[in-house]
Amino acid sequence: MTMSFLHKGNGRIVSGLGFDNRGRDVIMISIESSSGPRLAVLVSASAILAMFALRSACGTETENLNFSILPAPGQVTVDGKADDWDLSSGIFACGDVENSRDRFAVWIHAMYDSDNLYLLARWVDPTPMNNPGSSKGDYGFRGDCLQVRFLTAPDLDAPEVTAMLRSRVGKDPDPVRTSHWDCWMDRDGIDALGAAYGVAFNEGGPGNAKERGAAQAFRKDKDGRGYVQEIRLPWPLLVKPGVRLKAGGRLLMTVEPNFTVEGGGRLTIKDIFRPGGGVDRVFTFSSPGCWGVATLEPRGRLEPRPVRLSDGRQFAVKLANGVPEVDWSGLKRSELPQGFKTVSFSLPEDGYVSLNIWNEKGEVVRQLLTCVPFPAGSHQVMWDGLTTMSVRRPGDPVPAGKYAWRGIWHKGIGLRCSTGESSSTLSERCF
Ligand SMILES: [Ca+2]
Ligand SMILES: [Ca+2]
Repeated sequence: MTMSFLHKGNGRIVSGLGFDNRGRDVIMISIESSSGPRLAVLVSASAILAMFALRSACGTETENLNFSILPAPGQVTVDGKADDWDLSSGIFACGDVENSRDRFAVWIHAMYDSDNLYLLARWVDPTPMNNPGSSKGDYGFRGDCLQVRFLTAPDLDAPEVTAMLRSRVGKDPDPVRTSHWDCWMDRDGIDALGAAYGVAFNEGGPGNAKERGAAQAFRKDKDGRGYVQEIRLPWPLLVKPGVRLKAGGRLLMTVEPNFTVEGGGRLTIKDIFRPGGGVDRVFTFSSPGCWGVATLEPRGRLEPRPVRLSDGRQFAVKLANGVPEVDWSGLKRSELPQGFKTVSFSLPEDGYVSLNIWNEKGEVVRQLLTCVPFPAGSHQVMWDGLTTMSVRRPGDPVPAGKYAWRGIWHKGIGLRCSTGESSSTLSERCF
């Protein structure tokens, strides 16, 4: 069952070609069973993109809470080598630890001294630094790229800070500084290191960060299965004038490591969150209220803390020759359950796809895709017959019946969905 997305009017509302008994343009998916869903076994070779769509169903993402920035033990040379680093703290970030921790994952470490904040990303990536973009015009996050976001203030508990964390949009009140950093190597071997200021990306930026003391270096692992990215960010690029963070100080921080994946797609991971819920993995970039609290630790050489997953499981970490290793014993590799139903669609251009499964009552039973990036072309994603799950609870099998899917796509934040039948609901879901 291969169908195409269809434009409606001038907007970007699309729906599957097909039919139902209400005359809507949708695809009917029939599930027949006398005792729960029994879905047809489907063949999908496509795979890698389908796997990403299934990521939430079959794998577990890391969800590390808060973060430690260690004092630099000595002078830090930005050369892509970690021999000048205290690696006793840091987080392991992965979007699917059961299936992808050996292919798409990264350790993030940070240190500080009186002049700079340092970042070290130790990537697990069999295609090191293969971002297809150019730093002369493309966005780095479309491929291998480390995105890091900071919110600095003298006192994170000050009323103006807590107020802006609740409001979600607007401007940074003084003396708050929000900075969104994109750090990557482009296709021509140029290392790109830049930032936008303001929680809403509307307050300029540091200009040419490298001319102001920022630096970045990359080094491929000898086995070709990963690389190290070392970054230096002078404090004046991270704080408002007059603000100075010292040992014991705190800031907010979150990371979004990105990977180029086969076929030109993008895989993104979100990590470092604040305890207490409210994790926003879609609009993480504009939700500093869920970013983790990063502490400038007075002392280094800490006891490594365990890797935490979104379902609360934790896996011990120990240092081996100063390098953290995770003990994954007890982690079961999840297998794709039998009986998926495929949804096929094609995109005329690269874009972000959201796709819901609806029951005959017109209720959304499953949010199958939520702003998932896909390149132009034909794709298949699979539905396991379950309702929408949460990080704490798996979905339930849907009852036997007829189900339809509807999808929308857009080319990025800033576009507006419009027109099309049933557009009001879909528009709301788009943004
Ligand atoms: Ca170094
Ligand atoms: Ca890569």
